Amino acid sequence: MTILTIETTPIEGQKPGTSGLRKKTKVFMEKNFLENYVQSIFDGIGGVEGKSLVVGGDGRYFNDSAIQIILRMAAANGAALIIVGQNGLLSTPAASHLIRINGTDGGLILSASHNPGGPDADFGLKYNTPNGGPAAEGVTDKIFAATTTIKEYKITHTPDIDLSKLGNQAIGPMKIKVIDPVADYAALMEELFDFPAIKTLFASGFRIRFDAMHAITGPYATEILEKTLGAAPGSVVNAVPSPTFGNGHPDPNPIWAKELVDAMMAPDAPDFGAASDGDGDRNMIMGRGIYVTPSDSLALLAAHARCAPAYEDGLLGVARSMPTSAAVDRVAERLGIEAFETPTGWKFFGNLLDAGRVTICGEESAGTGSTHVREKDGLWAVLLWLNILATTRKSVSDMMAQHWADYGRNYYSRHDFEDIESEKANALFSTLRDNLPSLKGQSFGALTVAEATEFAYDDPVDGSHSAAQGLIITFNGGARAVLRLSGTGTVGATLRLYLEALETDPALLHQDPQEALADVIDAAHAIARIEEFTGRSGPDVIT
Ligand code: G16
Repeated sequence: MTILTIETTPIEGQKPGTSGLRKKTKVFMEKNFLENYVQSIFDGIGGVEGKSLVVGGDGRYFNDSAIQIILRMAAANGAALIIVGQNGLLSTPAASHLIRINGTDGGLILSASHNPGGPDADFGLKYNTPNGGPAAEGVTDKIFAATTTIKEYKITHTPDIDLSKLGNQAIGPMKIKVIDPVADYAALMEELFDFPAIKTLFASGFRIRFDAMHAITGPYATEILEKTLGAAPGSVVNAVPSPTFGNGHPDPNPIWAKELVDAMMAPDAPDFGAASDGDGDRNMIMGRGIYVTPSDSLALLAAHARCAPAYEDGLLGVARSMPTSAAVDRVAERLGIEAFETPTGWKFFGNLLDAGRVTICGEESAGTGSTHVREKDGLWAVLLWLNILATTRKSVSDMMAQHWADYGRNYYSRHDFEDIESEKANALFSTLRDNLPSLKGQSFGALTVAEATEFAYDDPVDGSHSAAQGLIITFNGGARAVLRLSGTGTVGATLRLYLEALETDPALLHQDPQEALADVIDAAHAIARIEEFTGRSGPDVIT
């Protein structure tokens, strides 16, 4: 085995964002870009000599060649074992599970999640720690520091590994174990949920449409929903992963999963609809004639989790990201358990899960998960919903109506203003930040500001402090608007405006969310002067 040491110089822009490094695919394919970043991960975690890693990705364009480079670099850096999904494929939650059950020193996940794939689209890479979760800021800071001082990387001069072949291979002394990407994950799901009850539900004629959006969950959903649980063949649609996700945008929301929305709003709609994203960690939930927001889904899952064997003893606590609606807090209060509010990014849940403080957590950005792995998990959320429906034998819309009647409804919406010039977005932000102290008591249309703050988080487990995590404007009566800049985009800036208002009047629980939130939307625009700074009068995407 020949090891080459290649000289290189630091490349700008290798700072990990909300979830690893995401860039245009062409940038990742530029000379030394991937190699620099991989070597910096290895250096940032103290080297990989004698270590074991899980490696896999969502199958997007460049996944296959990038994995070959990673394998050669891992061998050159002295790694002992790499566990890799067949054909280089692993969903993000499945990768997290493999890290945990094999006790590896972490893993590398190749994905830009819900961002489109292809030569002109996006690519990404992130390191997950031995607990199976995305590296915390302390670790990503070290990786970033390594990218700014890198002088060389190591790679073997060896042929490609045949990743279509299950079983053991090697590069020099480094073992490579090619595994079935679905098997261990499917076994875990069977442990968590009441599969016989869900089988009985399907056997009774219950119909599901699961839209895999041409992405990684196709094989997982087909195996579990159709083959194991007996959903009708063809229930999983767009089930074959493609490197460009069928030229689509694998983001499970009402805009990009419109095909599913149309099917679920039709008169002959199935009983349950769901979609997941590029790497399988996000989910979207629908019933016949109803879309369930991620925040409401989180609250409902927390309220009824005991239906599933894994959670029958109850929940230790729950956590949500700050911009996620407070619907789950109301459930926690009723259950008498703790509710945590963390910054955006799954990595912030890791400590709470590891410390046994929470059992279920979730985010407005279509992510829900539990202690079973350290990533959000799209198919897990679908199976928990199915377990709950199999137990209650109610429809999704009846479940939501009952939930709102019991707890009130946190009307919620997110407005995204995409691809704004970074300077303009930064100017809007710094102006608003400066204005926060003077907003209290001011009225904007029908609403008066009760409090305006910038969110910061002190991790209750390790005491680490994360500043500047979003601007929160709370109005008298409890409605709020939150503004933050996306940390997962690859061009310009995306401004996210999150809107929320609690309604407890039984007569007002079934409004159009945009109408219910109209006053909050107007006030947020007036306060942040969105049009003045960005030139945009309305959002590009509303979810
Ligand atoms: C990633 C993180 C999520 C986070 C989301 C927010 O999701 O894993 O925890 O909520 O980003 O994205 P943004 O910073 O754009 O608002 P994913 O699914 O892209 O990995």
